[in-house]
Amino acid sequence: MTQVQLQVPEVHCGHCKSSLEGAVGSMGGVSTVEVSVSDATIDVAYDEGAVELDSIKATIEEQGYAVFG
Ligand SMILES: [Cu+2]
Repeated sequence: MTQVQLQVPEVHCGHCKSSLEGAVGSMGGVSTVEVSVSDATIDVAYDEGAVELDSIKATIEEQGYAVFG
């Protein structure tokens, strides 16, 4: 299992949090996802053999948020 923290500076409310957690959390290979609105970060635990980090980042961007890190 790989754990990563990414910066999502445009996240600002509970709606952002639930949108991102829902989208990333439903991806195959992702086991846990936690968005911090106060820190504007997303923590993702995923199986590197099942999903690539670039795919996770693409899903975040598809929800309308820039992602860094
Ligand atoms: Cu929001």
